[in-house]
Amino acid sequence: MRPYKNRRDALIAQMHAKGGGIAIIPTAPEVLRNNDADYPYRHDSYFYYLSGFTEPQAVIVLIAGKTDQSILFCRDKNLEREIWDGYRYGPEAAREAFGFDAAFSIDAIDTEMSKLMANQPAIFYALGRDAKFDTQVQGWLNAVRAQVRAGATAPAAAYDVHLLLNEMRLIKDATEADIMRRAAQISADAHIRAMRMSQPGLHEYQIEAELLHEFRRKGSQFPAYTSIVATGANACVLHYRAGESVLKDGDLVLIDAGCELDGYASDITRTYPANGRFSGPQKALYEIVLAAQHAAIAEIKPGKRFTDGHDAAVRILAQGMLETGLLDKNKVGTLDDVIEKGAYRQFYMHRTGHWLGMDVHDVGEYRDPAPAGEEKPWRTLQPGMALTVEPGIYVRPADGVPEQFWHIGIRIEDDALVTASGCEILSHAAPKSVADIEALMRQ
Ligand SMILES: [Mn+2]
Repeated sequence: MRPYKNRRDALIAQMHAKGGGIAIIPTAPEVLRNNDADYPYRHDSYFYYLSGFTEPQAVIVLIAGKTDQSILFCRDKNLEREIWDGYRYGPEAAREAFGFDAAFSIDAIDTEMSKLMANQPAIFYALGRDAKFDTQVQGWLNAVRAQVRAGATAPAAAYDVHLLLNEMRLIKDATEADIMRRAAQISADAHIRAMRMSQPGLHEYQIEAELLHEFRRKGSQFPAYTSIVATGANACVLHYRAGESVLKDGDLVLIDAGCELDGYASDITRTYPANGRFSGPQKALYEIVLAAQHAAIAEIKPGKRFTDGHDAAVRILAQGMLETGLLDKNKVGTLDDVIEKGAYRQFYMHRTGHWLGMDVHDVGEYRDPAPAGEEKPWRTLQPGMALTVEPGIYVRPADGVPEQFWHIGIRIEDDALVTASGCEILSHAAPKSVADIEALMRQ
């Protein structure tokens, strides 16, 4: 439980820097799916980051004051409910197990909070994320204001606690890096399983089942996001899910799938031939995307900007589009013209990566601060930042586009952790060279 306590202490230190106060971080509400069945419960990432506690109906309260305090509100023990829903820590055992200074029943939160919030100079709370909880916080504030004639003072300032936590979460500590490494390994195993199982005649959903099977059997609790299994032209639909289409001999399969392990996401994309052998045109485009990805990865190191990888990838992709005739030099001009005017966007319309962590599109600013009035530069990479690298090419039929490339959609995505000297590719175990993929699929 050491990392969680360290993170709470680090947040409290930041609160002190702003004059102290009280932070309120609730976990996620349970959400009804239909009738009386809930969606599978997933804790709030911020809450989990500070506690490691996964039960619903819980709130962390931190106080940066004369005496710092970290307090957990959670469900009471309830032997009757535990028969139906499983074990609950209850405040006392949770306090002990998760290293809080104090713990109370969630049923006591209204009474306790109007006491805890009195005389605090500031409140640190992410307003506007949960209307129901916002109303509760307002109720506590009003309860404190009602005590003013009795000598209490209400918080005079409010800060968004998520902004402080976003910066902390952006830099992964050793515990987080270790979980992310294991999550990426499980996802890589799932991609390998999918490649091995694939053959013409199978449905996309059957491949999805292989991914889910591997995630779960290796201990992952959930997929980190809805898996994409897209065969043939479906790969050109960027947010396609796993559907009913049948893998056809001669088509490519694009899989974008990653598991969540112990609260951390992985995010891997591989593209491979359904029959195990790339065709000439498929291979030509695949090698361009792979070269673009290598170029982007080479730009991931401390001191480089977040977008340096994207810029390097775009250069290789655009060059490849000109060489293969996807783009006609006579129409679009030189490589520099293609980049400057954005002609490459016909076939590459998304960015090359995003932060990765507890959320698959993780939190953290993409820009560095700048003096007022100046444009903020893209973020400078630092050790501990984690990001995806995912260039692609998607060819929809169009006038002037060579027909041999029509309907080919390729993306290659890995997870990178910035290290002191470069980056570690957490998802390295998933094969991606043409030779490695074809060798695996021959087995
Ligand atoms: Mn991604």
